[in-house]
Order: sequence, then C-alpha cells, then structure tokens
Amino acid sequence: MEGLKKDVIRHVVSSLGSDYASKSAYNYYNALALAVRDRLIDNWIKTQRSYYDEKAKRVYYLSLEYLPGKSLMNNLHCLGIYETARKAMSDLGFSLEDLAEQEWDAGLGNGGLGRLASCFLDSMATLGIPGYGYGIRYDYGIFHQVIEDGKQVEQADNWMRVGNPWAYERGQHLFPVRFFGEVKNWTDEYGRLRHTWTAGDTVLAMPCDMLVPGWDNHHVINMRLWSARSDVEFDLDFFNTGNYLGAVEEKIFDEKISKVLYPSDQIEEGRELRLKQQYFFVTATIQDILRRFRKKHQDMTELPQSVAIQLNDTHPAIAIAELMRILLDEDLLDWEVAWDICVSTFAYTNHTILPEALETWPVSLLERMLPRHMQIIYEINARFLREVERVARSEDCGQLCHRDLDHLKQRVSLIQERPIKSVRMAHLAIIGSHSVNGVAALHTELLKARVFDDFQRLYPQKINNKTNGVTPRRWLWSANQPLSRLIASHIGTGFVRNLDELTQLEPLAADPAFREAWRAAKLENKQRLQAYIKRKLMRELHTEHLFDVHIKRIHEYKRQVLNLLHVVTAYNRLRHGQAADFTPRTVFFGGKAAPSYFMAKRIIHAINAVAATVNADSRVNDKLQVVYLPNYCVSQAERVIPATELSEQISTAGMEASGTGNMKFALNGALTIGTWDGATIEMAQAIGPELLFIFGMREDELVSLRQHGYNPMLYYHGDEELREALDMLRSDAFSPGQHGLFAPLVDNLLHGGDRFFVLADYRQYLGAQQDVGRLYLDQEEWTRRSILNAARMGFFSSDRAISQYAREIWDVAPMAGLQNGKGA
Ligand code: CR1
Repeated sequence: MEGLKKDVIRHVVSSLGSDYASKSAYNYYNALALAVRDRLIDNWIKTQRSYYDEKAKRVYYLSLEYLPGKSLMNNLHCLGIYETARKAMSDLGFSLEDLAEQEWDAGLGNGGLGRLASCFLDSMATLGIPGYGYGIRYDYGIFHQVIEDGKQVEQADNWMRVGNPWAYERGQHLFPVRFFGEVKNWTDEYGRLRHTWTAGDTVLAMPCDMLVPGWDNHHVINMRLWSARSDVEFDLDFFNTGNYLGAVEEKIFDEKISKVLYPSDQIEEGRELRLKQQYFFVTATIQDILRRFRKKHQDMTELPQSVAIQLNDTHPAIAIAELMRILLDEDLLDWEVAWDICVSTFAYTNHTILPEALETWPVSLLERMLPRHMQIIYEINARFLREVERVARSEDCGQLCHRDLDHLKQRVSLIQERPIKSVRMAHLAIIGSHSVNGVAALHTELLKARVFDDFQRLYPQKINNKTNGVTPRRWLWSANQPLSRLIASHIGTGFVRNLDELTQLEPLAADPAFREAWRAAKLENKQRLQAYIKRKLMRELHTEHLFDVHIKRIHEYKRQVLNLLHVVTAYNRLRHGQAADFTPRTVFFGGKAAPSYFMAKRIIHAINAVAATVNADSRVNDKLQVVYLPNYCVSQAERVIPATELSEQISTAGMEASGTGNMKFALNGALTIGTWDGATIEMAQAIGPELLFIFGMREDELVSLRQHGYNPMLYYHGDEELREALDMLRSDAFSPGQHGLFAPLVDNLLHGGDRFFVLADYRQYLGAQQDVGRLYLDQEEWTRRSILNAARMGFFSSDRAISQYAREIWDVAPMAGLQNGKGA
C-alpha cells in the first residue's frame, strides 16, 4: 500500500505537474490511474513478447465500436489491488468511489454491439487468448443526452478534453492511409495483367493503445485505436509554395476522419465520411497485422495459420478487398491463392436482421474513393456468380431454369441495382469469410432460413451460432460488490473466472437465511441507486417499490411503447380505483435515440410526458412512479442493473438478435419479463421458463399473422383499456396545450401497420405484468426465483462465448501457462 501511495504522489507531482498538497480529486484520480497503468505495462510487454516467442496464432477483433466505460475499478479488481487502493486513497484523504467518478466513460460505441466487443476483449485477456482489439479513437464518442422539456437534446461528448491516462499514444508509428487517386495497369514478367493504385490524398493513422488486463493472470492484451493525423506538416512542397495557412486547413480537414462516432444504431448512415472512417480503420489495421506477421514469415500463404480476423458486423468488411489488394498488387500473388488466404483468414459476425441496418455503399462513391477496391469487388463478384452458376447446375435440380438462376444471381450478387447501384457489404463479408455467425440461436436460425437463405444453400457449413455473453468481472464482481461478497462467502470466488460455479447457489435458494441475505444485498443496491437519483435528479425513490427497468437504445422494435402503454393502463386503473391489489412499483426508462430517428425521439418525449403526469398525481404517486434516466451509458448500467428487480426484454419476437442487457440483469438477480426472442429464449431454457415471465406471440406466429393480414384496429376496437390508453396519448392528456404531440406514435400503431406488433401483444403483456405484481408480494418465492435465475446464468459468460469462437472459428488456443489462471 505504501508503494502505491508513493507512486500516486509522485504522479501528481511529476506527471501532472501539480502540488500534491492541493487535494484535487481530478489530479488524484489521474495519478492513481497512471500508477495502475504502471502496474499493467510490464505484463503487457511480457504478454506481447510471449506471442512472438511462442509463435502464437493471433486473433484480431475488428470493430468500429467499443464501449469500455470506465477503467479504474475494473483494472484494480483485475490486478487484485482494489482493497489496497481503497486504503491508500483513504489515507490520502479520498474515497475511491468518489475518485472513480472523475473518470469519463469511454463511449466509443452505440450500444450492445460495442459493449459486446469490450466484453470479448476482457474474456480474451482472462482466458489467455492472444487477441487484439482494433478500433477508432473517436475524439467525440456517443453524444451526451440531456432531457429538456421532456425531449432529448444531444451534447458533444468531449471525453478527450480531460485527457486519457490509460492510453499510450504512439506518434512515432504512423501508417499512411490513401484515398481517391487512380489505378494503373501493367504487365508482369509472366505476361499477367497487374494493377497499381496511386495515391490521391493521404492521411496518417496514429495508434493509441489501451491496456486490457485479464483477471488475476498477468495477461494484458491490447486495444489499439486509430486516430487520424494529417500528413501535411511533412509535406515540404506546401511550405515551399508559401501556402502555410492552406496547409493548416488541410490538416484540420484530414483529422476530421476520426472526429466523431456515428450515433446511429441499426440505422444505416450512408455518408462519405463514414466510408472514409471504415477504410481508414481497416487499412491501418491490416498494415499493422501484416507488419507483425512479416517479422516472422515470408510466405503469405501461411497467414491463415498465424492470423484470424473477426469482422464485428459489416462495418469493417472492406478489409476483405483491402487484403486482396495487398496480396495481388503488392505481393503479386495469383488471384486464387490470394482469395484462399482471405477466406481462410476472415470470419464475420452478423448482429441484426433489420433491413434498415444492412449496409450498402454506392458504387459511384466507391469508384471515386477506393477505385482499386471497387475493381476487386467486381472481380470477386464475377467469379462468385460463375461459381453460383456452377453449383446451381451441378445440383440435382436439372429443372432449375434460367429464370430461377437469374433471380438467384440477382439476389446473391454483391451488387444491387436499385434504388441506386450499390455494394452489399453483408454479401462481401459472407463470401470473403469462412465463418458467418449469428449471436443467438433464434437469430442464427433466421439468418439461415430467411435473410441469408440462398447463402445457406450455397455454403451449408458457413453459417453458425455463437450466442453472446457478458463478462462477470465487470457485470457482477465489480458492479455488484454486495452480491458478489455474499456469493463468495458461500462458494468462494471461482465464479468470477468460471461462471458455471454459480450453480452451487442452487441449494441455497431453499435456505431462508440465505434468501434474507440475498434480499439485503438487493436493498443495499436499491439504496445506492436511490442516493444517486437524489443527487442527479433530485428525486426521492421508494425503495419498497418493485424496481422495474427498461434500459437500452430507444428503437421501435424494442417496444418501449408497449411498456408505456402498460404504465398508462396502470395509471388509469389506479385513478379509477380499479387496482386495490396493485403492487407499488417504479418504472425506469433509459436510453438514447439516434438524433435522426424521429419516432424514437418522440417516444422519449412521450415517456417523459407520461412520467410528469403520473408523478404529479397525488392519487397514484405513492403506488406508481416513472423515472427517465438521462444519458444511459455503461457506468450508469453498472449502477442500475444491480438494483433492478424486473428486467424488461420485450422486443418483437425475431427482432432482437440477442440482447446482452437481458443477461446482465438476470446475473444480478432480476427476474425477466420478456418475449420469446434473442438470447432471452436460451436464458429461459437454461433457467427454466417458469422462472421468468414469458409472454407474447412467437416469431412464427407473427409471420403467419402478417401473412393472414394483421389489423391493429381490431385490437383497438376490441380492448377498452387499450383504447383508453391510446386515446389519451393521442389527445392532450399528457401534453396539455399541445394537442396531437404524440399522435404520430399512435397513428403509427393504428394506421401505419404497427410493424412491431405492439397492439397484438398488449393484452398478454398486461397479464404477465399482473403475474409479476402478484409474485412480488410473496417475497420468499420471489427471492427463491431470483437466486435460481442468477445460479443458472453460467452459460452466458463471455468466457464461454470466446472459448467457442476460439475453438470453432479461430482455431487458437490459450497461451500455455495461463490456462489455470495464474500467469507466469
Ligand atoms: C443487436 O441488436 C445484440 C448486439 C450484440 C445488436 C443486439 O441484440 O445483443 O448487437 N446489433 O450482438 C447491432 O447493433 C448493428 O447491429
């Protein structure tokens, strides 16, 4: 402890240039972070060196998004110095909790996809997998959300302003990134046509490394984030022509590439700068991967034995064309050889079947920005379509007439002709990879049967499932100390590394004393949340209420509106005195809407409007409260999830690819009210469906309802309470003086076809909520179920997910000597 204290003081003085006697929390947080980083860097160096020494096969996880959140507490826990740090900082006059508050969330992602990437890095580090995360260091992460007059207002997330004590910026290792320019043809010594892409614009990619420690194992992996740097300051011509200010302007322009994260979640934003980001990221990463590979290898055909590259969604899919370009144009390999290398190296994870999220890029844009890549994509496509033809003809379907074949080719082609000629990035990712995986069982089945059915027929082995998982380090141990300590006191701490050990809790569910202790832990977390809400929102929570929580991005398919209709109905029943047996509850909502997503923003407004009305109504507000949590983010999730009793997972069946929040809640003892969707299905199977509140139509039922003609109006006319709730929303009951403010929401349901079947599931949802309320009155039974839920969540560890990726897709093994935890 004395060592840590000395290091902190030394950093306050010599790294931060401050007087250690002026007790600034900001300085002491930064100094502590630097002292912790000092303790990581040796192991990081040793880890990286060991990969070379053991010629380990490396895994590269390519993701345009990460959501690490805050690092301090997690790193202290991983290093096993949390208690030491707490005492040291307390000696210096600080509470560790307060210092941790000084850190800004690294919010370099939109939602589940980015957080999954961060959980995966944590698991690779803990399992001892030689892995690297690659991404972009956006200067501005996901926007900061404030609620003004009930509406979302976006503010810039200037997270870098306060500096980032965790990152090593490596300004001496810059990689060139080229755009535009032209392609020249030439003939090689064997008379083969060759191509050279000559640069138009060049910018530079600077690596920033963030260290990701494993749990108590001395293994520290790297998350390398690229930041755009202009190369004009090196361009002497510019200065010689006297255009100094012009050079500076260009510098600013170039550095725009990594300025900001696109805040759209599952809505495609086909903007030029976004494509630039993708290529910038991809080319720097591939160059870095090959640089490392070439240190030990000359023969490029050995690449797939040494390197596995996982594409996190299609955002980095242009990497396939980039690797082809290098192998063809720089290494001068033959097409077939290069293509085999690519396919064996790449694997692709799909995260959504929403059509509006499937990326396409206009051919005209690609031709201009990346002319050589466009040529390569055309060539990939031509060869692929010939192969499709061959397979189709060779198949035992002689009757396959030309029309069908043409249709098939149109459907699978990399190029879509309408509405504008574009490249389908998902098709490129599928063809260029040896593995395509979905993120939960149902999602993968839908990929095979619907979205990519043609590819499933062409490559029956390619599509496979890897159900998502979450890291128990952050989402149980670090976020929920009261519960973790209780668990550890009965079954030891092994569960943090091996989550299956939680099954040892099962017999304890029958033990009244353990149940009481379990409830006490929940209450402690509810009280912590209460204090936080009081501080932040100046509101007093009732901790004896059932805490019912719906936090995730705002999206129509996630059906926050269904939840809101339940709230309005409960409000009406209470108002009308029809709810004598109502179980008091507080309903929490939280989540960001894409700034350009009109309907999602209106939903936020509606939730806040209903909240204002309900909370102000003294007839009901001791029984029903609604809280909107502004600026939902990783660190907020860490506070809210441990305090939650009811987890809302109510997406339209078939629409939520997996969900990962669902797992975090159950792991922390919340019961789930949910639809038969995503990984919630597998959770129900693992836990026992009778221990969750499952409701609503299933995916196949919705398909047939759609086919037979779904008429939301029938539900409206047939259900009085539903009608009352919708009429209130449409009138000005919640928006006094602003008649029709929420009409778009209601019209979307009644006259817009209700694409997400809110009305179809309303009645069943109400029934399930009634069951919830009733069960909550029986605290012993509620607690028993809560314990069993957590006890059966072992499968949903990201360690299990990563072990499957490693075995079944990457063919990599954990580093020797790390497998049993303690490192060398
Ligand atoms: C899915 O919507 C899933 C995460 C991580 C999201 C969610 O259900 O848990 O990915 N998809 O796999 C996504 O962001 C672009 O697609």
